[in-house]
Amino acid sequence: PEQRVKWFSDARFGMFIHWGLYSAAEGIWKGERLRNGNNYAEWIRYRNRISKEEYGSLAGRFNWNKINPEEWVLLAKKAGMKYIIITAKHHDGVAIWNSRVSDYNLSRLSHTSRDVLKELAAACKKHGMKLGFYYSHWLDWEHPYGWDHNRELAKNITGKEYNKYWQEKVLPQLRELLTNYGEVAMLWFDMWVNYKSTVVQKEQLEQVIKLVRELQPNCLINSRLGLPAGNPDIDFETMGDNELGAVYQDHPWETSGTIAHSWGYNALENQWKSTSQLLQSLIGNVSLNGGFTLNIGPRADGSVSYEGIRRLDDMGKWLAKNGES
Ligand code: FUL
Repeated sequence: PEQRVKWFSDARFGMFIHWGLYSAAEGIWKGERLRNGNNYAEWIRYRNRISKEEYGSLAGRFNWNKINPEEWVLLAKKAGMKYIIITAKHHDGVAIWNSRVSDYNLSRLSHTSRDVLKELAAACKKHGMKLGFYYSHWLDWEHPYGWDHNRELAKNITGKEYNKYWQEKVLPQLRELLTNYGEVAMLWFDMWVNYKSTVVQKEQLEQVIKLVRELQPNCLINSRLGLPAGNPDIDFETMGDNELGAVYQDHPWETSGTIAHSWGYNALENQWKSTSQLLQSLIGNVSLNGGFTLNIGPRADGSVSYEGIRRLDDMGKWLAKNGES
């Protein structure tokens, strides 16, 4: 494991990309902003109780003439980032790639034969950027048996049903991701699954590990898979959202953070962190032997906000002058 994770410990700085159907809602649904809770725009289907059909109609707002994943890679490169992690499937259950496992994918819903992950993988390869996939394994609001932690979508699932979701969606989709997109630098799982108190079984998590090791032995796995830190199969620790600073002696760690509040694009965002604040987050984590994964939430046409671009460019300039390459 030490060998496998070395590049990541050295990398220190990467880009997170939250991009999916929710990007097209921009944090607003029928004139209403996100209902209670945080301002995470990628949670809009859940917070604003949108039906699956209506939510699917957001696909019509994707502009494939403009979408160009290479631009994200160039932006990351300029900022001095060494890897990219993109939300292959977020909690909404939508695969953003042309998945054969589930028709509920962005390519199919928006009537394109294009596969954004294929294009992103090619661009990463071209520019020497590592690519990893975020995959929401636990929560899935689309699949009838995906987990819905507060039962707000009124799903009530038995362990047996949950396992059906796991076997027919999670494992086959992970297989696709690990088979069709070249080298996968890491799988970034989300939400802390306490398999003791939910329908999630420890064996299910072990099935994931087995699959990953079998198909891509060098692919890293983060701690939000749901196994305790220090487990030899967990390659690095992911802190809480925007939670900076940790002192781990025995394993690598990173904080994933936002430039404002939301991860997915939110048109109502109005409090942006300053470049120096973001640099301090990066430097602070690096000084404690950790890393920093900074998020952008592109719009449905792939474009990135002016505020985001400005900050990433300025961080890149600072790093070019003061950082180690
Ligand atoms: C959280 C998720 O619920 C957010 O939507 C986001 O993806 C963040 C990185 O992790 O746990």
